[in-house]
Amino acid sequence: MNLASYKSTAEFLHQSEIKKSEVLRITTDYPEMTIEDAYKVQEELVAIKLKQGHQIVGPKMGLTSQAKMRQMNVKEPIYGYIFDYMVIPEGGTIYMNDLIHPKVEAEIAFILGKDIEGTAVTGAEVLAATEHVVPALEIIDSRYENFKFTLPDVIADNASSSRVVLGDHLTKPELLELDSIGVTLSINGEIKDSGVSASVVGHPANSVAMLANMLARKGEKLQAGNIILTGGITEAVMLSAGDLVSAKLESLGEISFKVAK
Ligand code: 0L1
Ligand code: MG
Repeated sequence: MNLASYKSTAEFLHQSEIKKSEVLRITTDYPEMTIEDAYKVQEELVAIKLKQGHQIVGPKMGLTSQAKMRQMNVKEPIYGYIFDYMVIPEGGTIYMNDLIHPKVEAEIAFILGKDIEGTAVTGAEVLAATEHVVPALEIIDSRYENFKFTLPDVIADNASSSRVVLGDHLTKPELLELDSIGVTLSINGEIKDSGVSASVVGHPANSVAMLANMLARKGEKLQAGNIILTGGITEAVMLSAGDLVSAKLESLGEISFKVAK
């Protein structure tokens, strides 16, 4: 691939999101696409959104559970970016008409008080730089037909980023055992899945450390004020109009949102 194909592929994925219309995975046209190519497409997609006036809230980590990594046959999680237009207030509403085939997963978000930079950042350094943690519900919405993709496809597609509901109850990380937070995800009062925060690469702070190390490879750093989604603690569950979605995260609180047509 070359710069022109990075740009045209990014525009193709951007149009899919705007038109809320699923597309065939891009590796059908570019079977030789590498992980490096995929992040170049993602960079172009991010540039399109910035040019349109959207602001980055922070990067996110995806494929952080052993189950998802096994399923995609990868050793390392992936990252994408959350933008301001994706953020829904706690208790708010998402609209099926704005999306393609959304799923929801429960996560912990880190709010950084200091920049984090380096190629060998540790979880302990991340915790020292974190101002607060909050519960989050991430709504992923792959632009690909039937959520079917290869690793380069999903990286290029900004790691399926679509919407995020952030809890409004802030907690200092030092007050918690962040690797043993029990989580349940419910829809219309019925528990759909449950998990423990250690499923996020052993500890959600490790996820942020891995992210810092991945960004450092391209000369970037995490910045004070970034809100970082660390990865799904529960499975991603399909959403339908009329759903009331809620998650309980031990010691962190509850969070919910509604799904309308
Ligand atoms: O946030 C995530 O873990 C999603 C990563 C992309 C994989 C998917 O869309 O299921
Ligand atoms: Mg996620």
